Amino acid sequence: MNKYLDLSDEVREALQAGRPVVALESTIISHGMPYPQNVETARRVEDTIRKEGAVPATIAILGGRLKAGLTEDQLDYLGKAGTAVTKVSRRDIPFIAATGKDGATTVASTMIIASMAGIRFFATGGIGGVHRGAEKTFDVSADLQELAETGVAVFCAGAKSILDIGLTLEYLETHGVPVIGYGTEEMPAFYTPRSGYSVDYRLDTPEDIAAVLKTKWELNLKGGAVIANPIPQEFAMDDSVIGHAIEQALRELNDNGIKGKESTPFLLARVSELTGGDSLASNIQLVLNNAIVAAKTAIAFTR
Ligand code: PSU
Ligand code: MN
Repeated sequence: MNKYLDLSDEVREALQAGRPVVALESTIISHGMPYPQNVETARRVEDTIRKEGAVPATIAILGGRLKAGLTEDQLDYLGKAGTAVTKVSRRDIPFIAATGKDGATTVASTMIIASMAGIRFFATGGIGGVHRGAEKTFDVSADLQELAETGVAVFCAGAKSILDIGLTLEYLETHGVPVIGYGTEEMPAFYTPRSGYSVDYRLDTPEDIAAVLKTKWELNLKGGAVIANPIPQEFAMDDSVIGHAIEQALRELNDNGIKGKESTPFLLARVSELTGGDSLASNIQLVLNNAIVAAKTAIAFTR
């Protein structure tokens, strides 16, 4: 066990017994949704994973300690503190840990801490990716490089079209990260089930996904995988409503000269404001849906 890492009792016991565990990130709580919906959703996602028969491990950095498995109070704290908690990706981890601070973990840093703990499955909403205009800005999320390096499978609803989905898929291909469509041939676009881009492979059952992941890791092929799980049609947003909100948010990003780690939170917050409660409701549903598939796959994997 790494000396910077703390497991909750529930997570430690599950891992020792070889029971299925699913990691969850905390940037989605502190930076991705407003309070109190963020905390309510975090709890519901954990409960959904338990109901499926797996153990949730929400990941964050608290007082400089890398945590896998949070208490109700810790979840509540992260949700209430919101953006006052630093968004932590790979590069930020040693600074937050060395100074005893708190951090909300992105997909990249959640993968790192999950992997340290021995957790191979991770459910979230959407992954970071190659931003539109990246040929000029070089804005490519560290999530993609982490997927190339770290052996954790990330269950998401695809990537938001605040990103360049085509370039995101090209980047993943270059780095050997498989993109699996769960029950679909098409890469989902978070709020909508379709993006117009194809996934690499379509798999229709958690057992099939577990078998491919097991084989990948038994072959010692490093890195993770993206399991892209489309938002259920009844919760999907209207393409043109979400499209217009994204276009406006991107214009404001440019006009305000926002760069670096602030870009994604700015775009997410603006899209959510511009579409009112609708996008938040969709967001919550798709996360729950990803948690179910991640839990089922973790269970199939441990059989
Ligand atoms: N996309 C979403 N919701 C999110 C994020 C991305 O639809 O909450 C968060 C995740 O934590 C992801 C991070 O890892 O943003 C990516 O940030 P960046 O683009 O700065 O790497
Ligand atoms: Mn970025």
